[in-house]
Amino acid sequence: MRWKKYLPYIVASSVVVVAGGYAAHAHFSEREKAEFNPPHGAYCLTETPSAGLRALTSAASTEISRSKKIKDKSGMVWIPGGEFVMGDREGSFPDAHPLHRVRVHGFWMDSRVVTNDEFAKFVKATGYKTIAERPLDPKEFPAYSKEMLKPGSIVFSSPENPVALDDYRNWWKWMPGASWRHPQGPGSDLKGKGHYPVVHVAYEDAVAYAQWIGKRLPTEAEWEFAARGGLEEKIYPWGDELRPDGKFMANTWQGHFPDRDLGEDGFKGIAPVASFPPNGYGLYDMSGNVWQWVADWYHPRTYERDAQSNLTINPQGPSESFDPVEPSVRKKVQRGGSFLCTDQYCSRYRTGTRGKGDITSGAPHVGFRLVSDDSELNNKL
Ligand SMILES: [Ca+2]
Repeated sequence: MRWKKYLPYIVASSVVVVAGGYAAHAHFSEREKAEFNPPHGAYCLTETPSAGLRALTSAASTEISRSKKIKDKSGMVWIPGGEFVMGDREGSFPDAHPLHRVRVHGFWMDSRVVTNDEFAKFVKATGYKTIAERPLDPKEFPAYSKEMLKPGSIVFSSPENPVALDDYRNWWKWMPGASWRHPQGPGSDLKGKGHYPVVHVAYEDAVAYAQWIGKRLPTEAEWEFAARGGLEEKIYPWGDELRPDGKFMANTWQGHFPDRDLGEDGFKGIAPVASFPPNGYGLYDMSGNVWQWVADWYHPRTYERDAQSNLTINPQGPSESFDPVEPSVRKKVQRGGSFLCTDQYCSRYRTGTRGKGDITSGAPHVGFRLVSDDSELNNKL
């Protein structure tokens, strides 16, 4: 079956991100886009293919909300803000270069990614259905078979033997019925997994949750500043060694990808939140386990633009998305890497590296955490 990404997708209207005192967006000309050649290594094989080309509900849903009252203030930590060097110093990922100085304001951040239990409260209160749970409208997609119109998502399916690594269809499978409630498809459930990260949430779903609880997604710069935990230019949130004193610090992949997940770090597949030590700011899982949506549109040359200034203050990324690998698909940045990341193919659990995802697609290794500017929280200090 052809991937749904090859089908025309719907853009309800232009999407606007509220600047709110932030630096202006960088703009990229059509010529610059045309001149850009996808660099070797820019595409991470464990990233999710664009699977669900589903309608966006409204442009307003992607706005950064700053004025909502937070329903639950627990579990947030203060990120003091400051200047830092953004980017990956040693990586072979051109979109994470050049290194450049950035300043972010202080903000509050969830110490953990949003869990299944937390997302379930939102769904219970609102009746919200995620994109993966919505069928496509046959009137809008008359060429689709009944099967292709069904709700569903992509699942990771580990092959029994080594496979060619130039075709992600060898391990990503479209699964009707897969959703946050059924992470592995029909027959799977969340029993005993309340404290696992909620997954199969598209960008729109994360924003809907954020608006309900009165928080917002972090910008990419906020996320990276927070992930560094007060350390300067370190490769990982805890320092420069992947396993200091032999200790595993994050849930990643050990073994041959994608056929053998040895789970030497204690987890084959996804892990409950906060299964590894926090960073210097008290944030868990800023490396590995699940990718985390952030508010910025993806563009491989964002850092080139930001590096033209000696200091960029509160950057919010480009005003539009562009991924040379899939130019027609609108993508937001994802950060942190996942349990599928391995130093063989995708070492994007490194703090300065970047991922990206189709805004209409969730996946079994993509979640999110939120931030807040709520001054009421300052009383906790
Ligand atoms: Ca693991």
